Amino acid sequence: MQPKASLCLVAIYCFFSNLVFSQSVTSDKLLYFNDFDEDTFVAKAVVAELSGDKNDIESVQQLNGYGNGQFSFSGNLVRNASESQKNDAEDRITFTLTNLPTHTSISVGFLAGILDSWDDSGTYGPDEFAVEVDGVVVFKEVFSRNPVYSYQEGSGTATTIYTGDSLGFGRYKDNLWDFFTETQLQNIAHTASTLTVSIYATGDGWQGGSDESMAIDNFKITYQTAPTGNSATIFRIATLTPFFL
Ligand SMILES: [Ca+2]
Ligand SMILES: [Ca+2]
Ligand SMILES: [Ca+2]
Repeated sequence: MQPKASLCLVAIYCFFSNLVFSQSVTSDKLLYFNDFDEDTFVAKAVVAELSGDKNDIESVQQLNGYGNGQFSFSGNLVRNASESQKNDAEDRITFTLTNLPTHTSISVGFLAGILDSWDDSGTYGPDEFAVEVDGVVVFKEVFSRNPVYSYQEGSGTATTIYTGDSLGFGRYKDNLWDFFTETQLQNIAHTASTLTVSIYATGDGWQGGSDESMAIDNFKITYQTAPTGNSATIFRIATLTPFFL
């Protein structure tokens, strides 16, 4: 028997599904961000300070616009051209945060300029770029102005943003790096209510000055809390779809 062609509801199709799944609940929250211009973020109740006797807040010059798609060199950056930073902690670019919320690890990211005549491990090297967390070295690798990078040839996971001619500062080549992808700076175990992150150049060949310097822009710290193991259960009880023939 044929159904009438008029607006006649002849069937209701009921699709019944029940979807259940569990997931671990994790978080990655912003603790601090500084672009060395006007946008500084500090998480609620946290106190933050940028220090360093040899810091220079200065124009990004021709680094302007180079970035990773999310962050770009723009406006000002913080640069350190001192020789003393390799031995004197007070001369390093240092971020000190207190009254942190409960957490189990932190992650650090930034854009870095390896500016001018870095010497790899050669006659005038090694020239190294380092990051410390609470006085413990978490990253230290050799960098060079030349197209052969000891760091990248090794275990480095930071991404090259630019390599080529000089973009300002001294007359030598400059190399720009995205350290948001450096795994050695991700999920660093940390639970204390205070945090110190220092960024500096070092190595036996490091001389600093106008032909060897480094700079950072868009410095960011996030914090993580351990998975709670809570289960999230979602029931999609029914989907009711009428249709006409
Ligand atoms: Ca900036
Ligand atoms: Ca240069
Ligand atoms: Ca050197």
